[in-house]
Formats: sequence, structure tokens, C-alpha cells
Amino acid sequence: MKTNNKKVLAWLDEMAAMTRPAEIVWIDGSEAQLEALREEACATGEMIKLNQEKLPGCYYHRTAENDVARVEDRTFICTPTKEEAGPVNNWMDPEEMYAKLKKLYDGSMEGRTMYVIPYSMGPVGSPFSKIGIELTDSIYVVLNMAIMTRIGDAVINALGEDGDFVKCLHAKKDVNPEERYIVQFPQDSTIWSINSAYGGNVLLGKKCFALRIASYLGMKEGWMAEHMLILGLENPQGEVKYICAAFPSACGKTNLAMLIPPEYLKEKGYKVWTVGDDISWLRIGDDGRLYAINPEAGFFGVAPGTSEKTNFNALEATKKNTIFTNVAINNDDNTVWWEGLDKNPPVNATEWKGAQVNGVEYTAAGNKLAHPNSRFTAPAINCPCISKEFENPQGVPISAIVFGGRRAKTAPLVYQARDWEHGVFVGATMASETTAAAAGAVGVVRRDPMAMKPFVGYNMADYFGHWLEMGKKMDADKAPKIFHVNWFRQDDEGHFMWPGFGDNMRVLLWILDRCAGKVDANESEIGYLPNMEDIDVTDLDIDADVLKELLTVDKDVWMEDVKDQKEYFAQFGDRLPAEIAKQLEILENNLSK
Ligand code: OXD
Ligand code: MN
Repeated sequence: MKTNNKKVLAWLDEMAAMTRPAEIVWIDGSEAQLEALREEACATGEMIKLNQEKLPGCYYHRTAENDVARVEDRTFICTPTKEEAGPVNNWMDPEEMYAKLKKLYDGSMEGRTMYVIPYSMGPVGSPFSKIGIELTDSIYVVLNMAIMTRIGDAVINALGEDGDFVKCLHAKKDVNPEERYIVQFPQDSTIWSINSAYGGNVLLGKKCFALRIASYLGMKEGWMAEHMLILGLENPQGEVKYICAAFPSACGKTNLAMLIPPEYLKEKGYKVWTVGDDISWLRIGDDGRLYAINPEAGFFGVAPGTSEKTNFNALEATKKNTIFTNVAINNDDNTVWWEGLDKNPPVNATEWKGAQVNGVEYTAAGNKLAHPNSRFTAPAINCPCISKEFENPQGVPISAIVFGGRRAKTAPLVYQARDWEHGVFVGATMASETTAAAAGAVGVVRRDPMAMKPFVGYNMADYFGHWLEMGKKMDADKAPKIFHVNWFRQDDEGHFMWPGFGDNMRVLLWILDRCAGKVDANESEIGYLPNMEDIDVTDLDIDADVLKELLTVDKDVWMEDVKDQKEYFAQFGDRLPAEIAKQLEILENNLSK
């Protein structure tokens, strides 16, 4: 169905005149149209149909070798002034950027088809939801967007004759990394992406819209777009409380979103329900509480490391109607494999770049069959623990916000911020230490406020200000309580002190007990720490000494961190909200007593 919306039609004409596609196809969201596109992509080799008995509805795609991840150095926030984009974003004057990109887009779709994808972030028609239209010359993008968002005629209906939308343009062009650009123009609600075909750069509803553009819209309109999972924790009485949590990459965010409780808690009747694994949109409801929706409809998850043991629910979600990108193929049965799936790499394998190899010998020699950032795009409804509130247009009420990072020594297992303002400071000082898995030095502290460093669509200092403003709009007893967790504390020999995974549920239960006012806590220099006996360690093999250590604050280590925090905040100059500077001073004073 085409639209009468004049804004859509004028924009489409302008984009088509620039890119000059041979044909324009509207995506209606019907299964028949998607199926025809899958067939076409398989006929051209863009996708491979996997074993339909073992993996019904599943397909495989391989990207160019130079195009396997988000490219932060090629990602720009083009606000009218550099100050509006702030010191942590790349910036270029919008006029200059449009002029530069227009040259690249000129005729870029000649001889190709332009697909018009109307999509909704959030359930169609929800008061939280926003509409985007992505123009792309890639069937892979269409098929991924069909999983990750709600697409098609229903969205065009919801847009109506005069509705506004985010204008998203993607051209694959020749995937030249030198001319790759992922550009947000927040004031124009516009995203232009060119010369990439990798998910995070081209599924424009995800990071580009749902975080970068949406964080800007949220600041203007009084709501929040955050890089947070949403989970519901059900107690044996059947009551469900919801938690949002933000973590930098490599901290187990997807695993936490789909956590399986330890046996002992499962037997008691505790359950975890997943509302979202990556992004939350948050609004204050009529009752004064903060409500969240997951604007996405699928999971774009990292495959390596996902196994029955580490994340049974995520793995289950990938068993049907899923697109795999850059994993390995088991040629014997035309299924998929990745490092960490199990200990049996296929002998007869196609590695992610397309070479036929003996997978056992290949991996034994230290090579990876799947790219470390290989992905699955799976419908959220496939997940066995998907929340029944997943489609609720009103969202779910949030009891707690949890920030976290990977810190060997600094952060205790869990602590609670004194109030919202302190909680914003805790989020603003979030950091993670690099692991051996990534290139570069190990143990280097990277500051990543609210896990939004690569995703904030305006000046990070103003973003802190927006968080503070949101807190002022909620009564203290209604606002979510804010916490910080660290699953990665190490002893002097470098061993992890906390078992992690499902046992993280024990920490979530303390968090919810605090929200319900059921347990006291110790006020420390950094916030409220649990009394040891309030963390339920039944059936857990953990020494009292270790638990004690996990819940202590090493003042010297913290003082070092304060130095680093000061240096980090200095880049924001006068724009840093006074409350953040004040909280830093309180922390420093507390530690020097
Ligand atoms: C993601 C990311 O892919 O945060 O979710 O990079
Ligand atoms: Mn993410």
C-alpha cells in the first residue's frame, strides 16, 4: 500500500532522484512478499537457505570481510554546532556532510531496486512508538528489518496522511570502508548510511534511530531512549517486578536479559521474563511511575559464546525464522556452528569468509570458524521466556535501574545509589576494563556512561542533565531505585569471585528487596551495600570471606578511579551539570575521611 502522506512522497521523490534506482518496491509486510524476496536473495547468492528440517525458516548471509562491525570512527552526529554533538561524538557541519554524502549517493542505486520499508519502533499505535521509513537497496536489510521491527501496511496506516517519521536512507554501494558513513542528523530526524551492509550500520531502526535519534527526541520531548535490557522477575506469589539494566559490551547483557534462575530458586517458583535485550524507551506514566517498552521486535545477538549452558533461551530463539550472519556452516547437514556453541566444530565446514576447511584442524590451529562478531537475527517471540507484556503498548513499570561494568577490583558485587541524583552520577561514571578477548592492553578502564558512549545523539553533558530532569519529574517513592553491579570482581590470583550467570538472580532479588523496603543496608562511601546475610547464597559454594570481600570498598582503588572520573568529566567543561560535579566532590570527600 502506498501512502498519501505528502511528506513521505516528497522525500521519496527526492531520494529516488538522487540515487536513481531502476525500480521502487514498497514493503507491505506480507509473508508472500518476504518469501519472494528470500527466494530472490537465494537465487543471487546473497543468502543461503539452511537445512529447513533442522532450522525451519532460517537463512545464512556473509558480509564483506571489511564490513563486520559497527564503525564508530565513521559514525557522525551532525548537529548545527559541534557543541550540540559534544566531545564524545564525531561531528561535521550538516551542510558539509549532506554535500559530501550527496556525491556518494548520486546514482548509487542505478540498475538496482530501492525497497521502501515503513517500520514502527514499538508496538504499532503504542503511545511510546515512533515510525521510521528506511529506503535500502539490500534485500538482507529488508529481511532483517522484518524481524527486528514491525513493518509494512499497518505502519503506513498508523502514519496517516500527515504523520511524521524518521527518514532513513541506506545504500550498500561498494562497501568501501574509506567512504563508509553512518550519519545522524538529529534536528532533521534523518539517518544516512552508505557503503556498509553490516547490521549495526544498516538496520537503521536499531542503534541509529532507537538510540541516537531517539535519545535526542527524548531530550526534546521529555522521555528517555536507553541502551538497556528489560526483564521481569516473578516471585512465587506470581508478582512480577521489572528491571532495566545497562552494560557496556562483553558484560553478559543478553545473558542477564534471559537469565535462568538457579535450581533452588526455580523450585521455589521464581521465574525471569524477557521484555528486551538491548534497548528501552522510558516514559513517566499517569501514575508517576517510569514505564518501559522494548522498541524492537527481535534480537540481533552475538552468536559466539551462545550455548545451551550460557544462554539456553537465546539459543532456542535461533531455531526458526532466523538469519545468521558470518557464522560457520556445517556442510554435512547445512546447519550453523560458532565458537562456544559446543566442543565439536564441524569437520566439513565453511568458515565465515567462505573457505571450505576441516573445522577440527582449523580451530585446533587457533583459527576461528565464525567471526567473533557474527550474529543471529531472531524474532523475540521465539524466545521461550519472552514476557507476556512484550507487546503491551503501555510498557511495564520499572522498579529498578541497574548499571554495571567489568571491574576486577573497583566495584563491589552490588550497591545502591543514595537517591536519583546520586544514581545518575553512578551511571555517568560507568566503566569497564578491557579483556584479553579484545585487541589492545588488558585491564584498561574505558568510561562508558550509561553504556551510551557510542549511541548518545547529542552532547553527553546535556544527556546527564536530561537524566537529572527526568528524576525531578518523579516523586522519590515512585522513581525506580538505581543500583550498580559488578559480576567480574577478581581475587589476587585473577579468579572470578562471583559465579555469575543464573546466580546473578540472587543479586537481583536483593535489589528488589531493597525496592520493596524489605531489607536494611550499610551506608558506605559509595552508596548502600548489602548486609551479607541478605544475599541468598543457599546451595552456592561460596566462602563467607569471599562474599565479604565482594561487598567491601577498597578506598585506595576508588581514589584512583575518582582521578580517572575527574579527567573524564573535564572534557565537558562548563556544560557538565553542577549536580554531577557535586556528586564527584561528595564521593571524594567520603573516601578521604
Ligand atoms: C549491539 C551493541 O550490537 O551494543 O547491541 O554493539
Ligand atoms: Mn547493544
